[in-house]
Amino acid sequence: MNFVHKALLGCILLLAVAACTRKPSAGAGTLPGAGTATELAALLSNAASQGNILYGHQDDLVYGHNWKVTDVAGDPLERSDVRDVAGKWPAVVGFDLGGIELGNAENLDGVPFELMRRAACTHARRGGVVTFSWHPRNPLTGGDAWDISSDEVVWSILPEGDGHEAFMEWLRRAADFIESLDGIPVIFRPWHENLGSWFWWGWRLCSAREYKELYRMTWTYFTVERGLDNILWCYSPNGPVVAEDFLSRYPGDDCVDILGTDIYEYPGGDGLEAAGVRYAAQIRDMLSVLKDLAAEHDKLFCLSETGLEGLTDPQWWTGVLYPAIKGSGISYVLTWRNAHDQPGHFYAPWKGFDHADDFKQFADKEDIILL
Ligand code: BMA
Repeated sequence: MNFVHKALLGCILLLAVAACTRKPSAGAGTLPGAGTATELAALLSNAASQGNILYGHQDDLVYGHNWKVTDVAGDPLERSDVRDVAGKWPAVVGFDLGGIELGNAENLDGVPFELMRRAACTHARRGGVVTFSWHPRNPLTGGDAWDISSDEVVWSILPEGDGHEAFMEWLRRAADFIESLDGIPVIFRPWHENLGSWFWWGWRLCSAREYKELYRMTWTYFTVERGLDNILWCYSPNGPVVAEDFLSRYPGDDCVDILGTDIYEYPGGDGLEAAGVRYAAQIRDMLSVLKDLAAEHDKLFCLSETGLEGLTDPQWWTGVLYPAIKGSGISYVLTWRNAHDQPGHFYAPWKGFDHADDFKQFADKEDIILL
């Protein structure tokens, strides 16, 4: 892939996403009509078919290592840890809806939803891709998404359960938020990492039938009842898993557009190099499973969440991640957030970080796309 292809893809990014300004600004070029989910799918598919991978970062634009946006209504949203290091914004920005279900003003990580809305729309207007995850509270116990004290939570919110009506109100609030994004196309990946047992919708916390019903109920409410057609639905269990396990809770081709997987590197007691080798093997195995499944089911696929907390490996980007994803066929990879209030909780470099240059080299690869 060369500069021309990169430039071309940049144009497609700009053209394919319709941004939330109904009147496109002159700076963004004249956008030919509303960006739709179909156009977003085409953009992702086009990138993947050329061997390109969009790079994404969670909560970019709203905060980073040691800083956060405070002027919710007026900040120009031009700061980004990724841009500070690589000179470009991430092509994909992720946000989390956790807290929207309660009608809170801020999400679980302190991001005001009004700011999130503005950042999502701004990013789309610049030609970028927006994705949402959701860590909702536990609707039965009142605890957080990680409260796994009861295995009756999913059951309790399905149509036959006592908590169903109240839960539909939670879905309504999440759908209201997505509806308020002025039609920008987004990727939504609810009920993620469901093959592990750390969220109340996880593997040991509900049956496959209950899980699928939860996912389908969510999809049906958003798509059929609310008519939200600006969403690409991503099913993103934790990996690595074999195809049979991946499919065991797959909600169905009609309500999934993208197959994703969340896999992190965890340093063990055997040193960084061993951890990197282990992680890269897991990524390769899982992405090859997804590649086959995506071909069979006619879906896109991606590495929906990944990273090495604290970037303790100085060559993680060029030495571990890049070789593991290069040529894999994924349309995008997203690394997790740079917390503004926890110095060690970051997954992308920032200005002044010791090994930032390794990320810059990664970002400069011809097949890695930033904005
Ligand atoms: C986790 C951590 C938490 C955060 C949650 C939702 O992986 O980053 O600190 O609250 O994601 O964003």
